[in-house]
Amino acid sequence: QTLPNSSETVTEVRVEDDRTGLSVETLKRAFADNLFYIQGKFPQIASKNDFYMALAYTVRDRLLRRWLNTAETYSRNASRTVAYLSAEFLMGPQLGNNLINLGIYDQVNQAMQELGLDLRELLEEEEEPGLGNGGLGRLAACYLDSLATLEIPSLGYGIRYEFGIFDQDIKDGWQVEITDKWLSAGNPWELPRPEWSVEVKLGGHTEKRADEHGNFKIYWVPNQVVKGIPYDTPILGYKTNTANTLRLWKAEAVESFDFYAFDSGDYLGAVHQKTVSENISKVLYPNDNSAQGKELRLAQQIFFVSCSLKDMMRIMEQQKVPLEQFPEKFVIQLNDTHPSVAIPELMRLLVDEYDMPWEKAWGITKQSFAYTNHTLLPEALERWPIGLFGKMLPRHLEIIYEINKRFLDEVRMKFPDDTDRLRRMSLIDESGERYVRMAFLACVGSYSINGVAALHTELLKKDVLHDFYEMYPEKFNNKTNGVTPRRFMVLSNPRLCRLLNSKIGDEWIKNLYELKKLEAFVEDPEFRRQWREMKLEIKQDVADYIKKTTDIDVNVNSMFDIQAKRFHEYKRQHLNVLHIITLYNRIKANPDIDITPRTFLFGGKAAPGYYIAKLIIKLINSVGDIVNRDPDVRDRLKVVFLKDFNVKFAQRIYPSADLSEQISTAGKEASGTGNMKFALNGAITIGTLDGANVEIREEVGAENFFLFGLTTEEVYALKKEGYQPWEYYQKDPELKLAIDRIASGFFSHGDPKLFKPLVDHLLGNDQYMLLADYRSYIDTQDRVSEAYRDIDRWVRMSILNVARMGKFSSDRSIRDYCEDFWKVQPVNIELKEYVQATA
Ligand code: BZD
Repeated sequence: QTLPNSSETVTEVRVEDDRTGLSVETLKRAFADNLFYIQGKFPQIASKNDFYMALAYTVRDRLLRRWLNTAETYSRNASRTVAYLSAEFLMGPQLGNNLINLGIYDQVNQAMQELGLDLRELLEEEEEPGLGNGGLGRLAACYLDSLATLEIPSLGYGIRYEFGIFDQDIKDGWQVEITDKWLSAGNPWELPRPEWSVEVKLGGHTEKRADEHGNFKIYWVPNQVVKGIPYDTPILGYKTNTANTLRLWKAEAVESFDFYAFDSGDYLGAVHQKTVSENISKVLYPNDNSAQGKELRLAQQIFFVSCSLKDMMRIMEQQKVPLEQFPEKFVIQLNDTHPSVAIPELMRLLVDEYDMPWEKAWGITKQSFAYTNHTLLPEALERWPIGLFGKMLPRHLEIIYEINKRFLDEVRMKFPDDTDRLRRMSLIDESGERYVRMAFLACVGSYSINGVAALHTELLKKDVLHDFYEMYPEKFNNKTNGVTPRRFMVLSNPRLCRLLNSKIGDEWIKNLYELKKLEAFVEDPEFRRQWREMKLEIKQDVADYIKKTTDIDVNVNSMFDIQAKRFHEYKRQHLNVLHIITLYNRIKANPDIDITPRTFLFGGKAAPGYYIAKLIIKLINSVGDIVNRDPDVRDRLKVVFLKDFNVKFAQRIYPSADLSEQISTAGKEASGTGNMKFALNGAITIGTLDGANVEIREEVGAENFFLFGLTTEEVYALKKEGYQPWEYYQKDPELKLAIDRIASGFFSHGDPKLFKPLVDHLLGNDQYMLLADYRSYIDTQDRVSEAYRDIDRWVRMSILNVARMGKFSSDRSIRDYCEDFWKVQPVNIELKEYVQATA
């Protein structure tokens, strides 16, 4: 194109080039331009954050064409779409991932180098959106990556929390929570779309009145209305033209309410109202695997769910798809029960607002939803007290009662005269204070119910949802979790990728089963040498990081034994600590003992209100203080707690592991996904037969996996016969000494009170059966130490783990969802030339 109105010195200028060009030269020019025109800085005075922002905008420009073309194509074809509803999306930093998925990492790296900047440093600058607690939120993020890579039309819907998961600091060995101000430096990856704002009603009461035709109808008279504003973030597929959307809702006050209050002179009341509204998307609840019956949490749930459903209806209207075809246009995946009020909300919209008959609306609803369960822990199953629920959502409660009435009729029909079954299955728990049971609501309102690993799904069918399985066996299915190899291998472990690519090419990035080809090289000593060297380099990087952040020296030849995940008693970080103390005690008893050197690394946050979990963090730090300084240890053991475990940090740490600790009580960890990330980076697992560990072991082979502990059946049986932790303590001298040393104050400057609550838990009822599994764990750890001494054997195991982990790509999971019950097809996106608007 030529510039219009330019004089005789017309030069060929491609206006769009600086926004789309991928050459190093263009990237440099665009970067300088963004630094100047967006950040308002020239290089001499720019901060690192300015440079980061300039680069982020440069990259964003390059993905906008994909994004708009994708949206336009979906809209033109009215494509069937997956709506993934989740209260959490733990996305992690965006820049690096976008560089990988656009395939321009190397060019940008070079461009920055030529400008005297270090791309890795700029990547470090990004404040990550920590809008999730752990596995559930990160799974949602991996699934968006795979959906885009597989070119599946999809939308992620969630909440744009102003404050995500807190930052963790450690003071005197204790966790301290710091507000996560991730938005304070601006977020270059999102675009607000105020024109698509919607209103959500809350509270008040319902009335039965005649409408204009004299028909009686229910009207909901709310006492609060809030506005939801969508903020869109592009989700690029890996080396495809697809760029899907993550749409997060921010809550704001509705102007009319302010005007009303201002008119009536109630200035402070209006400001208060504004605060109340904005509070809804203010902060992520920091509990993982535990439900809290807080009013604000329910407000968050209905808020994002209602916004999202109305958004889907807007999209249908715009694409001229009739409302009756809702289940053909959208499949709504419920990421646990957090979005399950969507079921009564869709009923309310159809029946009350679109005047649809109940039966027809229910038919649509039942065909639109699919529910994923992520936990069997009773404390994590959401139940809302009827009083609280009815106060916030009076109309939804009526609808749930109606759903329940019809549902119980169905149960009665299928199982006549079984009143106990009716009581057990009712959507309303009437055993004491009355509650709405959200998991049951999700089961009744969905056409598919899935667990997240084979064992987990079996336990759902046998146990937590057994009655529902008998009622609707056809709804139940398993979808074993997966993780994205783009973020957790390509981006996080470039050394491994280079080595893999040199042997088997790079097809594995899109088809992880290709890793199988590595098996051909496992007998090649030169390859094993390279593998070992690679691991050592990675460990050196992490050792440098540990030195910088904690001033602890670690030996890179020692085994890196890592447990990184949320702190929870069922995950049993304290079982790991009992092993550390046992090794330490052996050294104290015999300082010259021949012991395999280990570096124990821990990372993870505890819910701020979970006292015992926080005490376990304190215990790790206290044991570290003793072990790391005791001259008898002679640096053979090191214990390091790395603070503030988040996605960025996870990417750094997974590649360095020799040993991956996956040691939950059997039957408690639904799947786990950290277990997959470690193994994909060449760590060997020590683990119980829990969650996806079972399937990992099946894939990599029992000889390449260190198994220990009770099975789920054995756990159940032992509980039933009356488990006595005290007996294990009395019978096993090593166990007794380890616990006695904690109890005596050995690790707490002589204070026996500090860890007493923890000791009491263990010797009292030991809910998670650490003492029952202790001996098996220790003996297995001894075998691990033995194996590590034969480093060649260890390297073989490491290679075979990577080679056989193909199943655990989130691409496989998403393909399973698509084929099994989403029934949605890929849509190819053609990239059209950028077209300038013409008059
Ligand atoms: O979900 C986790 C499970 O514990 C893991 O086993 C599993 O791998 C992942 C993904 O399926 N569950 C959670 O992370 N749960 C929560 O974070 C959560 C948050 C709020 C309320 C209840 C649970």
